[in-house]
Amino acid sequence: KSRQERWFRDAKFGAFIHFGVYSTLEGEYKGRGSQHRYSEWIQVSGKIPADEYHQVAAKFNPADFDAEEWVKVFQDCGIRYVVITSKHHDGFALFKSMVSDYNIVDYTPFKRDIIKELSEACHRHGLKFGVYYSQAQDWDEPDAPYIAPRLEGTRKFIHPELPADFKPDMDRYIAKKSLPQVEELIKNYEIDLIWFDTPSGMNMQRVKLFSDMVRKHRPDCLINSRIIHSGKGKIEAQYLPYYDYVSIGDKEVPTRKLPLYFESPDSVSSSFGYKTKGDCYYHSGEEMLHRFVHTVCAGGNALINNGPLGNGRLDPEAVRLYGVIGDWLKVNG
Ligand code: FUL
Repeated sequence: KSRQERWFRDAKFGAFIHFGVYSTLEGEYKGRGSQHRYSEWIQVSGKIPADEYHQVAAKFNPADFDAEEWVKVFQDCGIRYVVITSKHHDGFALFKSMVSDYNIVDYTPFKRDIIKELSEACHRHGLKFGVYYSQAQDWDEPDAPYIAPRLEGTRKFIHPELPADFKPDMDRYIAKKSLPQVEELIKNYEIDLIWFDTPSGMNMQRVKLFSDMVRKHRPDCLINSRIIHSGKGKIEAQYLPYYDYVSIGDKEVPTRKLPLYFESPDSVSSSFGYKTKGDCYYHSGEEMLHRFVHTVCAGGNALINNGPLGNGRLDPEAVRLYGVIGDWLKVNG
């Protein structure tokens, strides 16, 4: 087995982190959007036009963010790798980008590069570091695809200025933003894993653009199978090592034969981004422990999400729940 497959196989416990402009809204905007399960979807669920969301972004100031502190908490709980949203569907980047100034360094009073600080802290302490990157959906870019047909109407709420006959061109978006930003990430940071998501519009030709780019700069970097909808191409065979995304945390019984390497992306609560408004709840410690053991005993990694607060501090309830698993691991791990 190659080095990177080995670390992934042995990792067992990862911290997923959904953090961005949406963290400050906590699941509601001007009384709208809280019915949606995920707070990171607020731009769509709250129908926030790009102009207005930009104003929220321009005030994003997670002044209490401390990468060392985050890593210390994770490590104390037995976490061995971290995957953070470098750009979620809202299009806002948590890293310095020359491709688009819609990023934390150029657009906010905070001005610090979260991906840089966190990747360095992870590597200093021996944790593997991965980034989530929304390669297909980007609500800030009119050319990027929406999940069809449910969300197709959203584009005109977010970009009311678009002419009625506007024809989105996904390849134009990929060439202009998505692919060059992936290149920035992979060249400028030490990245062990890249987590693509919601692959609307992805086909094998587009997949290859991304995987070739990642491989060119970092042949060792793992790429998850959510780069494309499963069944659309023989990705495992062609582009190993991908690893598979399997959600068994809340389904109890895997719905199909499990691949050799898989990961179950889960969350401590009903949302990924921090949420206090509307319908939301945390799982119990017992439930989290059950999900963790279930996934790991099936041979997979539990990538369990926490949503930090808009001020940059970890969510205390997420820390407590990680601690329940951490305490169990100290005795049984
Ligand atoms: C989903 C995304 O749409 C959610 O916001 C979240 O990032 C989850 C892990 O994947 O498909």
